[in-house]
Amino acid sequence: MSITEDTSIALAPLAPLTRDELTTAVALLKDGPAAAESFRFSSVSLKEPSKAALRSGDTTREAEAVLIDRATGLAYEAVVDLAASAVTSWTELPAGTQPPIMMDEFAECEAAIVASPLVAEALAKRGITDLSLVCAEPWSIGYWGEDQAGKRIMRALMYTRLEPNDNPYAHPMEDFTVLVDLNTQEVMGIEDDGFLHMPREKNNYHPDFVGPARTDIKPIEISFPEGRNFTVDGNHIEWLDWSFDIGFTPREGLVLHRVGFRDKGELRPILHRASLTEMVVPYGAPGRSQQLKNAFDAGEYNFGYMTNSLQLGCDCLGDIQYFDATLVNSVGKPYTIQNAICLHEEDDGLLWKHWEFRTNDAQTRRSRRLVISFVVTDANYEYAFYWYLHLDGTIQFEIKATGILSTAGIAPGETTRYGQMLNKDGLYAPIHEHIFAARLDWAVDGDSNSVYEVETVAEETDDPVTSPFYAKRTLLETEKAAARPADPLAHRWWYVESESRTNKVGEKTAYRLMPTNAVLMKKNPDNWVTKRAQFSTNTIWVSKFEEGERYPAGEYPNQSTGFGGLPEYIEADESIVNEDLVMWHSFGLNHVVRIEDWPVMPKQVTGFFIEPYGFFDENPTLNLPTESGACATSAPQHESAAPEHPHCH
Ligand code: ABN
Ligand code: CU
Repeated sequence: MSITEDTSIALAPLAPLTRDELTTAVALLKDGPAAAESFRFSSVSLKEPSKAALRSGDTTREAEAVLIDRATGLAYEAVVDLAASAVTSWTELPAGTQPPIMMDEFAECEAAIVASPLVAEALAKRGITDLSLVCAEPWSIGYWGEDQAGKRIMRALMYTRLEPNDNPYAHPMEDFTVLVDLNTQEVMGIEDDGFLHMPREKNNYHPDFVGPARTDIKPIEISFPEGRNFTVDGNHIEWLDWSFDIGFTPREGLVLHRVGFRDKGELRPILHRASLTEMVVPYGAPGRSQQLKNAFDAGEYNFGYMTNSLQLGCDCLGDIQYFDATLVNSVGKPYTIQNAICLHEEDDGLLWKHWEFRTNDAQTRRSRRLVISFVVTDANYEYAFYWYLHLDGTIQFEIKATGILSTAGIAPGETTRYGQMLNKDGLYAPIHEHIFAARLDWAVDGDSNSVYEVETVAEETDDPVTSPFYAKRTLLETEKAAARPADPLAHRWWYVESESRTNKVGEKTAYRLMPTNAVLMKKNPDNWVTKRAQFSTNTIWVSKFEEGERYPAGEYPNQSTGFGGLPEYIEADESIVNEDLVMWHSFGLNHVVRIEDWPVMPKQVTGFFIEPYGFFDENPTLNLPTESGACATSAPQHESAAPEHPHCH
């Protein structure tokens, strides 16, 4: 089912644009300011209603579009009022602004490279003549301090397969890259330092190569004999105590809106909007083509566009509700990614347990969680993104990084400290990081919130017997004071407090962020990647909510020159006490590659937890039933040789 295609349901204000709405928006633009053939659509999507409009219920359906005029190289933003059938805003962006790369540009770029005589000559020097097996993998050029003269450029890394289905990442051509002007689709030049060794050993994961699969694994079946626990009404989901809306944007892919928990019948808000908004991958190996690799996978390539069509029993197991996503291609034609989002419920092991050994009474409750997920393929890598809603009010975000390592070549027999050797034919995978940024627009019991930092500290004392320690809470008063790195040994974390609602013990209700996978940028502060990915230099940032402040590396990170996004959002250093707040959390993987990550990587997991912290008056899951009575037992737990305890019977 599509989020929006069920016409029996009135469109909710945050439901993504329907195919019809996308068609209308594109037609109005083509009939108006984007009439010239040279216009390309980087994206067309819902212009989300403002918070004020959502509050008042006075919302209209609007589209926002980002376009590029290939004839001039200029980019434009447009707003279309769908009810009024009018283009209501058309803005030329500053020269040099480069919107995210379009899927069609990847294909066009690869075709231009493979057709280039210059490239064919360089390939022949490496003994490669079958162009049908050659893989050009375009990456954004980034920014390295040199003026790019308004050009829209990608730099392609070069690989080849040695036969169909062979893994091209086993055969990188090191320090041979190709620059392409995306607007003219011309090869601008090649960068070839003459290193001709290409690793030729085949390293494959495809069944064509690995032989028969094992046959000794018995199946698992997941069934819900009495039906589902969730309901779906358009893009609105209710699951047990949870209530939220699903959204999908070209940039972020899956978005959760208006996440709330029904507490004794009252729907209490927690997050106004939550999404994964950016990711940067800096590489450690010093060679030029490795250093020039850097990817802002959301801002440069659009997670939404790279979203997979999921398969039942493969990507998700159980009773699945899928949602499709409808986007437009570069010429404005709508297309649908079937099964883009997966929603299902799963068992989650133990939630809580106590065996009261004195009375021999064991109480156990099982945890279950609602999973809302999607998977993207960013050229070599896959990222599977999961939001988990738990019965006890916990929200967990998890990323499984899988897919294929971005590889590099050196001379056979050499080794390097900048990566992991993968074979003895000169193939290695450079060290790198994946630093993600989540955007959490908080609404803990309302829009008026404050943020505290917590550390566990010991009191100074000379007494070797008494050594008290406690959780020290510090109010973060302004935006600049709230740009903070993690400190796991201090057990540093942050909570977001409501302004006025209190719990049973008189404390203000709150939710906390547990930064379980903090990773910071390892490149030097004056490196261009660091300048462009400032979000990756702190674990949390907090900004006072402003409409339009939505991406931590800025609205247009592709070929950006640095310090966009968060540094701008907090520049005024506004008060963040009892305000409408957005928290930005950087986390991820410092990927010291293992040989076991090759030739396809078993998932590496990262993420974070958002937990109630005095939001409830007690454990909110006391009313959970035992599973068929099986988890409350007074059966003997072990045989004791001691006499029965006199007081406990
Ligand atoms: N894995 C980096 C990447 C993403 C998208 C396109 C090219 C490369
Ligand atoms: Cu990695």
